[in-house]
Amino acid sequence: MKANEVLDNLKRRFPNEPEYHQAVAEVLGTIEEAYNEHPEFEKSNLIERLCIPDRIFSFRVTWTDDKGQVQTNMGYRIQHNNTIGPYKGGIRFHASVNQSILKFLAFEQTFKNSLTTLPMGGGKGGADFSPRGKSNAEIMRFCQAFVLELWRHIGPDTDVPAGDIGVGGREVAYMYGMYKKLARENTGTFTGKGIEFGGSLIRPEATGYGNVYFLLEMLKTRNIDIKGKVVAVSGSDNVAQYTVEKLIELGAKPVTMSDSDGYIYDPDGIDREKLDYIMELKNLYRGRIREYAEKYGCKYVEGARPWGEKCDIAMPSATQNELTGDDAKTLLANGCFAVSEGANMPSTPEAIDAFLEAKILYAPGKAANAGGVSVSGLEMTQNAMKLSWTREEVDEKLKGIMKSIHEQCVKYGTQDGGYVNYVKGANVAGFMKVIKGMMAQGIL
Ligand code: NDP
Ligand code: 2IT
Repeated sequence: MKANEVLDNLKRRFPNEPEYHQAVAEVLGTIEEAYNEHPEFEKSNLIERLCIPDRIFSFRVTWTDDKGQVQTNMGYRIQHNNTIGPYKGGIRFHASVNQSILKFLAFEQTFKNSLTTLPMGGGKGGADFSPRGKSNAEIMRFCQAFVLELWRHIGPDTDVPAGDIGVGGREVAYMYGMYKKLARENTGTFTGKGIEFGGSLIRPEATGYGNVYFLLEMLKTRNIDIKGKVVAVSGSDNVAQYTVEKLIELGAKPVTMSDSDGYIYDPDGIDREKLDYIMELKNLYRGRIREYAEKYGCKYVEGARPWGEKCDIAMPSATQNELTGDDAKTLLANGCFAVSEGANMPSTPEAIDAFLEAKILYAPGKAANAGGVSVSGLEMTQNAMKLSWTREEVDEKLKGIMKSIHEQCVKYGTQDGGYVNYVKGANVAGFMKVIKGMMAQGIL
């Protein structure tokens, strides 16, 4: 089946899954030429086999809130593809979670993990549970109830979950604790664990740091120094915080952060002391970004995203489809010359087209945010060896992996005239590796 037929077929067979269609369309739109060089692939129907997840588990999660009311949510785990290694990918807790969103994330994860050079397949899971306003005890009971169903589908050599939106160190620890009780093994089936019980140094920082390392590689291709560059960041939790931390360390000037209620714009730049405040506000008190504007007397815009503010570089680090075609045009008109995605699929197809047309440096999430899952892979290695590496060792390995992902993008994405299309580069490199592995392993 040809790439466009596969997409039409998926739309017909799995209607009402727009995010899944969007992610598949983006990949299939860029790999056709490379794929067609191997006529033997089509006979094995490899594109369709790679686009449809291996299996999907969905289950009811029942838990009791602090008032004694019994609540239900839907939980899922999508095991997309394990050609290269065990299924690997995060767990998302957010009210918007549904099968379409998790299918898009599991699909993307498969190619991202393939790019990392580590032996990891792709998966994703989550629940339509909103952690917002929940007490610590409610979070713990929910995590335990979720794992009561999930545990039978995962294991150190089959499927290794981690965090994503709404799931950080606290939630991973609660899930891992329950998993150990049920599975009676201590082999590190989750990553993003606490440092005291098998976690890796640098895992919390890895996605944000990795994105900045990738950005540095892109800037190097145009001899641009990051020092003094004005950066618009969205989000204000895990990925966004460590993006801003690394930017500050390198002398750049992050000026925006956001949450689902609105964004702050601080023209003086978010410095170390202000970031410490955000970390305390978000990680300890679980407050709103609006409070930053009240404390530092800067602008806060309710119900909007930061892309209208003038910047050199944009690093969307909150959620999917948070940067539209119009936002992209505004960014370009304001002189933005680089976009590096911390979030998964934050730019809409119209925004991506605008960036590529303008030939700016544009890194899609599956390349730029792969640092998180890479250090998850390194956590699995350390667990298997029953050893742990120092911060410096992990950070060096992370830098090496981001550099290698950049090299793969340049190799497969450089167009006539020299422009590097990182979307094409990442998709072709990620896709071809998985598909060759599938071909070698037979019809399964
Ligand atoms: P967090 O839960 O730590 O932070 C998410 C941030 O995005 C919060 O500031 C949140 O605000 C905001 N946000 C969430 N949903 C929406 C929405 N619908 N509209 C506007 N803002 C929203 O998650 P992470 O930082 O871990 O994840 C951020 C992005 O990075 C996601 O796309 C995730 O898939 C991706 N990612 C994460 C990795 C990781 O290691 N954690 C690795 C690679 C990618 P609020 O608190 O108001 O909801
Ligand atoms: O989207 C992602 O890459 C993640 N949420 C991290 C997955 C992982 O297994 O560390």
